[in-house]
Amino acid sequence: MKKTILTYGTFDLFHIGHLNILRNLKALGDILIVGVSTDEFNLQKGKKTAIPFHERIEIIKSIKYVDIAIPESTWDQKKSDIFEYSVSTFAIGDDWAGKFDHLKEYCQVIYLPRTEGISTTQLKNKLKTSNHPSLIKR
Ligand code: C2G
Repeated sequence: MKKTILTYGTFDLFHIGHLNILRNLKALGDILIVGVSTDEFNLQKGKKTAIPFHERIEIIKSIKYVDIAIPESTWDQKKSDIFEYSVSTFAIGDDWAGKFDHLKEYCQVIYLPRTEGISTTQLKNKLKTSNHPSLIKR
């Protein structure tokens, strides 16, 4: 029986922290399914994305560790996704540690270490404060 792993994320301004966790998630099983947060759902998460959903999900689909990418449009779809895709393990970065323990009723739940020193917010701030000629407003 193939082991299916499920995770979710915004994956805005895709960076090495995102790639590292996708590699680590795939190493947990055979099939990796990634729910990519829609722009509308991100507003509910209090996030304004730089890159639109259709581009973020196309990037995720192109990553060799990812087998299936689906839209994440609500907090509550996780349970139905777990059953729809016969998920063995839900896993996500440990910035969410404990937040999804209720899913242990349906599948294994694992929190993986994040990559230190990088985040989408940090990248956005770096771009804002950079004095690189290409970024200086004309
Ligand atoms: N991540 C990481 N290291 C970083 C940054 C992010 O391991 N330096 C991981 C996060 O822990 C998460 C994934 O990359 O597992 C995607 O991160 P975000 O795009 O910030 O996703 P988030 O907004 O946390 O969405 O319903 C769950 C939410 O949709 C999760």
